[in-house]
Amino acid sequence: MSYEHIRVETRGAVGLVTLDRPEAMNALCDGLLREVSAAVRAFAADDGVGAVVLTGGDEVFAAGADIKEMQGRPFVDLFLGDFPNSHQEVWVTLEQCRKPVIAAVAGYALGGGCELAMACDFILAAETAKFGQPEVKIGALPGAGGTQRLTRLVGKSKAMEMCLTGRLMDAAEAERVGLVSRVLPVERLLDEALAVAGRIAELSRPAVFMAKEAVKVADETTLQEGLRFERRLFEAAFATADCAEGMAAFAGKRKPAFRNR
Ligand code: CO8
Repeated sequence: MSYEHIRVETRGAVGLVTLDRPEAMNALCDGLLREVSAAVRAFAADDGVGAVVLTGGDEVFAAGADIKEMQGRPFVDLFLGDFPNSHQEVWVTLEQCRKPVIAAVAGYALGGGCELAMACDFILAAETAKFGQPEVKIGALPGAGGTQRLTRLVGKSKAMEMCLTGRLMDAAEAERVGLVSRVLPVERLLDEALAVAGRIAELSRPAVFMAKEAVKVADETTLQEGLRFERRLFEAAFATADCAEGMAAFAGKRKPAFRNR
């Protein structure tokens, strides 16, 4: 498949999606979001890929929904189309993707751009990263998880301040409050994201899928239900050949040879 607004490649067992609309600071037009969705779906279906990295490159992650494209859309069209979910489906794709997706964020991740990064499994940020939900400044509000995922990630007070004022958060603050997992110099960001994704891709895929699923459940259920879910998956992992191999390799002081079985 050929893409107009993104670049898609594989680096070993890692799928790499790069947003590529520099003229609009990678603003998330419909076409770009459809392409990201298609690329992630293709990697999800590709047995040779174990993890995905989503980046906007060294300058900017994404400056939000494409305001010029969104401008003037009638309410009834958005409502009937369940915008932005059914229309652009990337949010659903990321929600359903069982392979880990890592966001590598440099520069602005604003509005829908911040929401896109948060829809990934974790965020590695460059020192240049700036996160924000500035929609209120154009008379709107976050529409793809900004009020929900941000609140879960950084707590009510920070999320309220960001959504109500549009204040941006720099990389150091984002790391301090848990929005991003680590901050790196911009020149190391992509290499490190690819290295982390590569290490994940080498692990037992059933174990990785189970771990991801269990962590995601933490956002959606009670502690007791989450612990029960985790326990059942932990027990289930013992039914995989990879778990037996991993433990035997540890005991035998050798590298495990996982077969994703
Ligand atoms: N949409 C469309 N074009 C944009 C956007 C955008 N969000 N952001 C930047 N651009 C364009 C500019 O119009 C400009 O184009 P041109 O040269 O043709 O005039 C080019 O990118 C460069 O931008 P600037 O000249 O403004 O660059 P600056 O360095 O001066 O400023 C900023 C950079 C601070 C990022 C500034 O461009 C800005 O404030 N952008 C808008 C940020 C914003 O409000 N984002 C939220 C948008 S609303 C949203 O995301 C709702 C999410 C809903 C759910 C998700 C659905 C997809």
